[in-house]
Amino acid sequence: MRVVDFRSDTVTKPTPEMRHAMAVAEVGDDVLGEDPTVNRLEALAAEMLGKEAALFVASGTMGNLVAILAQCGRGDEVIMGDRTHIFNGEGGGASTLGGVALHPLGNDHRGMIDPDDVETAIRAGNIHYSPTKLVALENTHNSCGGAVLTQEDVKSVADVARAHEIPVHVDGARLFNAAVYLEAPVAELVRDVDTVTFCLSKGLSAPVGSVLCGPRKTIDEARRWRKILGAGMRQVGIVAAAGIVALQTMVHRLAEDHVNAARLARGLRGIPGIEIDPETLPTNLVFFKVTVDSPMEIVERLAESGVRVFARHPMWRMVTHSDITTDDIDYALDVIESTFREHATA
Ligand code: TLP
Repeated sequence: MRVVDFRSDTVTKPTPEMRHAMAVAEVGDDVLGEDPTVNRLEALAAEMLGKEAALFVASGTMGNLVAILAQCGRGDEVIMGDRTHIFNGEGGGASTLGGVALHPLGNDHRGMIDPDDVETAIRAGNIHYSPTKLVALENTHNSCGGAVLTQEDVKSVADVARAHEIPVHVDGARLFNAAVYLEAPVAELVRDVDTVTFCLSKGLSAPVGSVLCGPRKTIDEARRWRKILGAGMRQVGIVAAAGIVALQTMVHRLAEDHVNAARLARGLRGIPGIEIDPETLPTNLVFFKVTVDSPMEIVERLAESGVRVFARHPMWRMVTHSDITTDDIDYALDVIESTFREHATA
């Protein structure tokens, strides 16, 4: 059966070039700093993002977590948007493991937080407060429809934080989608922030891993936290090798995913029972509202036809990625349209 899996870009499989690089990767003990392939990936990532140093970690969640643990202690606070993945999707790890409080501010529909709100929320110098030690942004913003923050957006928040000598972190799980969308160098997008995590295993299609980039001192501290978390890995160059290929070969093609997402969104717009906001579709995440009765029946019927979607009713998400072609989009639209129509008349 033809399967088109739109649930996430995390489902992407490594390319043949990645598998080859993995097979022949030079390796060593990375806990001792001796894996040449990991060292190469970290140097490449740091260079591309314009940061001093980088750390290869197991996942986006781990990258964000060690970034917070490296910059905040027990009783400190991180300011972030209330729709961010760090706040909603990472098990409260910073609080659970580090005693760090999460202080959410309202995200607007573009995934921005208002710099004035950040200014008001920053706390210090009073025993009633947990002192603010970090401000975090997300780019692209997953639950805000894959929306993109520009360098000016990022700077407007960073300027406020910096005035209080507070570092800024970006959860850039899909940062390269933002850079490709803006046709800007990725380093420019994060030039005003201190630390940034990006994922190799989403649109860039590597099998495992994310990278945290930032100042050497913070990365050294994050490396200590990664070890404490039990994720000091040994001959992990086998995995890092795919990450290098991802950075070298998979960045520019993200534009195709954005074109496919726009095509998908256009097609979905005409289907009764689907409401889709034309404004919020800049990158590879297509969110829409489903207004039919018994929607989970449709999800199952679509899956039976090989079209897999991520449904958290009433909002559904379809993600385009390197394993989905333009022809797959047209096939999926046909299946979705007929399934919704049949459901309406059943
Ligand atoms: N997001 C995943 C799932 O959690 C739903 C997805 O399919 O979108 N930051 C952002 C913005 C993310 O979207 C994700 C993963 C992460 C961090 C965490 O990355 P991983 O899954 O590697 O821990």
